[in-house]
Amino acid sequence: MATAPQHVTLASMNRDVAAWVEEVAKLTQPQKVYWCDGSDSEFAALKRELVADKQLLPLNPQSFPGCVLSRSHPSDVARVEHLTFVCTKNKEDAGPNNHWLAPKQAHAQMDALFAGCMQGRTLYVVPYCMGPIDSPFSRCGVEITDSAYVVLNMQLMTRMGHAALERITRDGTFVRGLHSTGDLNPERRFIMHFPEELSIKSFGSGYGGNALLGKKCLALRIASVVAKREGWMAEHMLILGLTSPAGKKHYLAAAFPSACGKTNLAMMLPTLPGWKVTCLGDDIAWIRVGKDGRLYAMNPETGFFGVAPGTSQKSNPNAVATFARNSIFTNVVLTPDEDVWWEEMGVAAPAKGVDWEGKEWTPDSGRKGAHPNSRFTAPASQCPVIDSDWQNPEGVPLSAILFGGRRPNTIPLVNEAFDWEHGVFMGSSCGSETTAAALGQAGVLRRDPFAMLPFCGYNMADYFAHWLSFAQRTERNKLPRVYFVNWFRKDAGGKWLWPGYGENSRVLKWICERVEGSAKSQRTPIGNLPTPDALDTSGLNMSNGDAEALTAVDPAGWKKEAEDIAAYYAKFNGKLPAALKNQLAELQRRLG
Ligand code: GTP
Ligand code: SPV
Ligand code: MN
Repeated sequence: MATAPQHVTLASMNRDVAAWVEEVAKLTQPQKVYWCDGSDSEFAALKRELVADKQLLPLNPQSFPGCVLSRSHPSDVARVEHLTFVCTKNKEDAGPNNHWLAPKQAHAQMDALFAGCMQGRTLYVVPYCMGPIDSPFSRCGVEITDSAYVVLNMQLMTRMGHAALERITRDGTFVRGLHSTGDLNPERRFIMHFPEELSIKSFGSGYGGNALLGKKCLALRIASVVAKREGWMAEHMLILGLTSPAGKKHYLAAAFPSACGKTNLAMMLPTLPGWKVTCLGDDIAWIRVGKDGRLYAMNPETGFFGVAPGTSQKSNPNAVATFARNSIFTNVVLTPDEDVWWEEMGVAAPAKGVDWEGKEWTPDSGRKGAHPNSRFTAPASQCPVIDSDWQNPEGVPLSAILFGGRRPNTIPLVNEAFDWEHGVFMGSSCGSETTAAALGQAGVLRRDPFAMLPFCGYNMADYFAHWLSFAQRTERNKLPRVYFVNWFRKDAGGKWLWPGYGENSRVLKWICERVEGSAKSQRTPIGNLPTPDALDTSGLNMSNGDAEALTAVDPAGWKKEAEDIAAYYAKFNGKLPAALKNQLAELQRRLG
């Protein structure tokens, strides 16, 4: 670990941070206080300490150099939406999309949990910056945590340590995030946000989205509130660069709900010859109007916290290369060779291994070896297709925005919005089957507008209005085109209708050619769909029936869809923007 004099330097850099650390230490009573400088040597030392302490398992240094395995408490494997709160003075400001508590009551409840909770533990001070240190659009926070696993993950996922603390001192402001794993008792687990005072309190979980406070808590819930006030957007989106065989490059952002394909699309290897995808981010995008009037997107993170199961050399070779070293694996199988394994990894399961709960496991044991929401944490800089502009302080200009979700029927493979308002309507009415990324039943259809239902820090009706307002913030022809995509259609037997993954490049190609004005489409009641010959399906061996089903309008299904959207919209009472009511009425009229 770093030496004492260095702690003194960091602690003396910013009086506000130091005073807050002191106040928290008084409440939580840690054995010691450690200020993180963010150096590589600190990262290595902390990892060594945790391995020595058996909190982390080292992996095979030949096949996974610098990598470790972590197992969480069996009850602590996903986000907990029912225990996540937005605490504003007025309940209405949190909206029907958030659980709410009055700030005073929430603080009292949380402080009672934090009292004395770090006895015998180390309190780590983690200053961090979301976005490049030199970008005017970045925002900083300090996370106080008693979890060394959180510190290691923050080191991979954010710009953390000395440089961040310097920036905080320059900015004169930071988001206060207080975190303790507590006793991991789900009865004593809460994630609370106080957007009006720029603070977060999280207790009782060590899992990613609940505990890495820079990610969903700051970069989405708190940032969405700040973004609304300041005229920008904080979104649950990947950012990618798409280069055509002719060498023309477009940047795209895409919002899909948790565990619905962002990481996979963000670094996809196109199957179509000559097309190239470069990755700028896989989970979060901060978007604003640039000087030229276009929308610019920036990834505030520096790593990927990706879903492990299903990730293979075939489905996502770039992810496999990214996590090959210096990565953290959580809740996967440990093989006898000290390698990691998970379901659909594309390599044979070990005859015998240790499952995510630390129990002996064999392929015929009748249960999954890896948790369905097991994850890898890997540095973005190791991604073979990382875009040269991924740390550009200005971000990159967007040509198109995609929405999507898991929809086994009705919703076509790709659908282009008529205009911005129709695009916002598409985003607002996103539905998807739930996944293992949050505790609760998976596979249930729910509305997840803009893939932000669990992450919008304020009333979603106001968020819809904010999205609509961008048509007034710039010239319409500068706005990105909007698309809705669905990789998850199934046939009657439950088999995927669309091969997905690298084959999604066929859809990206159509979108790119639409943006450039060269691809054909047909106007339908639900949007502009590709004409049968416009989508490149060469070499796919798809039956005509399947291809047709993917790009046809299902009027009965859509009438039901419209009814379901209407029922969802009703939750916002009188607050829903008139433009969206009109969009729904127009859709129903067009469907007849
Ligand atoms: P979060 O990190 O939770 O926000 O998720 P994400 O949106 O980044 O999801 P990710 O790309 O990790 O994908 C989650 C799951 O969807 C994995 O099991 C993938 O194998 C699967 N998946 C991704 N893309 C496709 C696709 O095109 N088709 C099919 N059938 N499955 C896909
Ligand atoms: C998600 O659930 O959308 C994730 C993983 O990206 S977490 O960081 O836990 O939110
Ligand atoms: Mn996510």
